[in-house]
Amino acid sequence: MRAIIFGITGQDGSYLAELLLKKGYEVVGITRRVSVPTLNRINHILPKIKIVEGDITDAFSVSNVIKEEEPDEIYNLAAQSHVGTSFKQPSLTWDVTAGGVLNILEAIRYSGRKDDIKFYQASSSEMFGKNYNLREGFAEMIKYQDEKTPFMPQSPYAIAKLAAHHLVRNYRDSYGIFACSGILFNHESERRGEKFVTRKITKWIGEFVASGMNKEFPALRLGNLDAKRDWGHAEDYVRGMWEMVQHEMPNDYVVATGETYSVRQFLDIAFKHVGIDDWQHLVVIDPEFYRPAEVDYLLGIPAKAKRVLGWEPHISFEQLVERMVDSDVETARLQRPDLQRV
Ligand code: NAP
Ligand code: F7E
Repeated sequence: MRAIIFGITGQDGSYLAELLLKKGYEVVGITRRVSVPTLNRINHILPKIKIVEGDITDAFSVSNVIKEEEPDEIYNLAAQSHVGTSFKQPSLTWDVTAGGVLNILEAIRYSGRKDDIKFYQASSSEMFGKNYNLREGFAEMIKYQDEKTPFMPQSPYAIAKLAAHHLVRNYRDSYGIFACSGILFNHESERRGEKFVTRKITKWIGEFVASGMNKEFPALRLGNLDAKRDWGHAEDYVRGMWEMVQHEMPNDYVVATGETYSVRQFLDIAFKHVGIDDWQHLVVIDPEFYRPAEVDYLLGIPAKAKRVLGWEPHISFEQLVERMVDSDVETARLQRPDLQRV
């Protein structure tokens, strides 16, 4: 089997490439030409991967690589994926996150192999935005999102993802292309980008610990601590992507844990893991990190993925937070040779 991964240098791309290699795939990764190295997350598997230069916004390069590499499966993980940035660079976000998907779908359609290629698109829980459903719980009504929840996107990123989501459905219905979308809720890891709130927190904690918990250490500056997210581990979620593509029928699935926690609760567990109970004085609330429009609450029900694909998450929220903290503490220690002797 041969797979192309757009977005192989990102968090998910690196885990998916590892998974596909373990399963015996030939993996082709598309990377952009940039002036600084971006291969950090895949350095350890580079000899086993074929790297091809390309940009998802360049229809020619997308079409050429699909014709030349003759893949069985294509995973599109490429995006301008930061919600906050999408308010500052909406046009770029649109071109990459929506336009790029159109380029891939058209390239598949005219490849001469449209019935031989299976396509996965990285959709997002951000598409639900402010919407949720209500279900009777034990003590209170539970708010949740699943495949039937109407979309109400709140950012240029989410709107671009929703356009891409509909394109995937439309190309499936119109041309019979095997195209599926995973509506993935937030998933994090030791490889998470440093501008996302979880990694921003754990990286700061790592550096703070490596400083010897120095009182002069600059505060951790954050925005809305009350936002709630359904956070899982990326390793579990890339398994879900692969399982969707192996099913005989293309379809869309919610991938989530079924639990929700606030940013504040993430901070509680992360700080407690390094022995700090009262973290409030270490954090400054900075309006710069508030968004023009916020998504307050996400809790996904992955019942369809469980029923049809047998998918379930294996890594708990607490394990996720602790793994991220441990990794960032270790990395920060290694960067402080003075502390390695102790
Ligand atoms: P990420 O770490 O930000 O990775 C994004 C990838 O897209 C990087 O490899 C990046 O390459 C590539 N890319 C950006 N612009 C490109 C362009 N013009 N042409 C080709 N490649 C381009 O994101 P992630 O967390 O792994 O997420 C993977 C996908 O899932 C994204 O589409 C994201 O929007 C979506 N998603 C993520 C989550 C989540 O919680 N992580 C949840 C739902 C959906 P460079 O290294 O060159 O920048
Ligand atoms: O924000 C709040 C922020 O940037 C989470 C992407 O992978 O998941 C991700 O999008 C919450 C928001 O992720 C800071 O306001 C507070 O409510 O980590 P985030 P996100 O926006 O949920 C979805 C599913 C995707 O598809 C996206 O690609 O945390 N928050 N203070 C902060 N967020 C950031 N980034 N920085 C702060 O200082």
